[in-house]
Amino acid sequence: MFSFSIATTPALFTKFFAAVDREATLAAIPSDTRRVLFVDTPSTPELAETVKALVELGVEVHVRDHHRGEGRNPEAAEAVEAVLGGNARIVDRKTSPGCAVLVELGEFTGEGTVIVADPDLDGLTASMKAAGVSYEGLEQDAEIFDVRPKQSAETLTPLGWTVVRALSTLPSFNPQRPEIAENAKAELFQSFVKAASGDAEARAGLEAKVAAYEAGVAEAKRLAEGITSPCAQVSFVDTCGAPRHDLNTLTQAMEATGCKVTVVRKDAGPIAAAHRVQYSLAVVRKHQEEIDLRNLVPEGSESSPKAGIISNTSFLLHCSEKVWEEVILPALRVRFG
Ligand SMILES: [Mn+2]
Repeated sequence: MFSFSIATTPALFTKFFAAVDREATLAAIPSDTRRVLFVDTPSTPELAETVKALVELGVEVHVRDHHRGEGRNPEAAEAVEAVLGGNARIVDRKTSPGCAVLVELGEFTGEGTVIVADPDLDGLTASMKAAGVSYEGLEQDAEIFDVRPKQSAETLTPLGWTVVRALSTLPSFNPQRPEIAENAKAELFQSFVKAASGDAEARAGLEAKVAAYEAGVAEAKRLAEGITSPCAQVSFVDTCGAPRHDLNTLTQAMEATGCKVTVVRKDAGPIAAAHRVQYSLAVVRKHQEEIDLRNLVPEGSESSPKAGIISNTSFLLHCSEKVWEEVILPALRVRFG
């Protein structure tokens, strides 16, 4: 969950999958809250429980959502309606492809009001409109934000197209440190709200982010043209001296060759710091059960940047050029033929 204010209305962004989501939401809603809007939040048993708990506290609760009939608990919508009656407006996607049309501009503003929304761009645009922040084309953008294959420069406003591409620059979700991806998303959402309100600096920041990302993707595609195979099952690329490039794009291109192990020659990293060049090996995820890179290293070898080899896990290995040529590549040839 993350939160920030849109204009003057506090907004929380969360899913309602588990009890912990309900508890965190209830804890984050200030005790003097009089009115809560849930928007674009699919009905689940946990959402129904959250709504019930707020109503029991005397809070006026509204639900505006377009997930009717979807998900594992289609009956949860009825549980929400049983508690809220007319304050629940739960339609299907055909009726409202985006949630912004389910609220009026500025309908949920004023002291004591809190918005809770799904943490995606549809939830965000609906929250913005409810909190009184809009831009020309927001409703049309909202319809496209929930349908990824439809997203393009033609279907979205220039700002909408910028924000969907900016989203693809976010760090990927790491279950060990979920706050990294979450904080980055919160920051991006806030920049979008500012840009939508006419803040030129926020808009330029989003555009710069997209431009840097797209340059990195283009550079990775250029590098991918130089992918070779030094032995069976191994895909190799040399990135030394190359400008910044998108590692995901490059890895995807290497894995697309059908290899089991990827090798990147690079000029950054702990081994490169000591030996100028570093070879970084990774086992493709679906082959991680069958391949242990530690078996390529002679028993008793020291693992350190100084020794020119770092081999602590089964699926990653880093080495110097000398160790690559004398030890690792010959061992790969023995392993894969
Ligand atoms: Mn939605």
